[in-house]
Amino acid sequence: MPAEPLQRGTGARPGVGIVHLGLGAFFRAHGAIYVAEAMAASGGDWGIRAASLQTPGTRDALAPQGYAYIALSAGPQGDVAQVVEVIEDVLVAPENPAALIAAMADPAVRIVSLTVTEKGYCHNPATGALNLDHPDIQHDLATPLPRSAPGYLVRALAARRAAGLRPFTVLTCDNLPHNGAVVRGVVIALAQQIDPALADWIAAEGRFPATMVDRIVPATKPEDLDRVTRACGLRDASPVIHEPFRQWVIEDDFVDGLRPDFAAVGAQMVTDVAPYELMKLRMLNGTHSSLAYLGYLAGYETISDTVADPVFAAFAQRLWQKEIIPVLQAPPGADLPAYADALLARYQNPAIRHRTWQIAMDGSQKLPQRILGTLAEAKTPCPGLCLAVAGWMRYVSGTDETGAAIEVKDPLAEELRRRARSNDPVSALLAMEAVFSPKVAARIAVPVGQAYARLLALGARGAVEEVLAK
Ligand code: CS2
Repeated sequence: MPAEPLQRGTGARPGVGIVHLGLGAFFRAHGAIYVAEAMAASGGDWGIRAASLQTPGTRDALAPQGYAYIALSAGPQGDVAQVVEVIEDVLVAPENPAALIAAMADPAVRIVSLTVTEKGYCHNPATGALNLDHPDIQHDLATPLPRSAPGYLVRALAARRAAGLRPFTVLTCDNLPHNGAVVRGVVIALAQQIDPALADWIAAEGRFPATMVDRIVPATKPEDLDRVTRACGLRDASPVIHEPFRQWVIEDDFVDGLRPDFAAVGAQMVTDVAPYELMKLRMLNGTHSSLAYLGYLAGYETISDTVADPVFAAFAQRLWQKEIIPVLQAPPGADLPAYADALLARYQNPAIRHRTWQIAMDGSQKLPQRILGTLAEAKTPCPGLCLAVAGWMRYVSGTDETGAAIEVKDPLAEELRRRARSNDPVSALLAMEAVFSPKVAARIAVPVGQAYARLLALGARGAVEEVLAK
């Protein structure tokens, strides 16, 4: 029997209170579900008008379903499907930038949330400051119809100010350290270039709470569509697959205190997110990236395949116990060794096929907060993390250990490849100040050089084994 197509129910709809920028799988499997549950628990008009900043694919798939979709929780015990009905509408920014600005300037909208990935903030990853030379920022300075997320935020805040409205809260949900301060900084810096009075108003009235977001959500693969149908009997053109675990820690600082009742559905509302985000970025994302580069080079397709190899599972544990935890301060109530054990179990979940290639993407934007922060603070040698940096250097050369081509996705891919193929790849890459501060570069030059040489001599798996023997 052919499966019935998913269709949004006919129940009452809340009004739109949130515009979300960046309609990827992560937001649909994380923030959107919290918002839906918060409204179910405590009410409120927090329907979501989402915007894709690049392509129409998700809008085109979701529109015939009334923007409903299935989120499949994939755990070792099996799959559990949930229908999510919280997106009211999807805009595709490049088709009509003015319509997105108008949507963000709507008086009913009180929050603009973002999942635009690290590179979407158009900042310098090593310093966090707005990159005024970024082509999208140059474009957004030259015309009032923007391309970048900071450009949309600034133009929409300008429209609200001109209309005598309060600003919206900017709720960033990307894996950046001090993500609230980073987005605040890029928005104010861009506004400063356009209208200094606007910048002053944003600085005084705007709110940019920091958040720590966590849920493993691999990109949906074509075969996932049948998997979802098997789990619930419905046909969804664009489902999302996620692990059961989720966490959201939010700085409770919203314009006029207006927000969904996130605390009712398990989000942690705190005054200081920093220790939570450092724990998550360094312990989860730091080992994710390390396993992604070295696992990919060793021939593993996914994180679960990588840590099914005991050598790599032991490597992750070594990174946590000997290199990362020693320089980390535990957030209130957290037990870092127990957090590490839980991470390993999450990586081992065989129901989640998270490609090493996907995590390896955009390394130039990820390395500073995931790995280099720990290396900057380390008091003892960190051969494992230095090997991970060397693995990234090898990876961005675009050729793997068997001589096969690697499809390197990174905004700096061309420059990375050129430097990685030079006579002295380690020095050439360490000289990139967008990634490595001169201080970190000087600190790690010798051990990363040694790790790189061992990687060439022994291959990724052999070099990992050698680190374990240390
Ligand atoms: C991953 C993250 O793709 C990546 O770089 O490390 O997306 C990771 O799955 C999430 O941060 C988990 O919360």
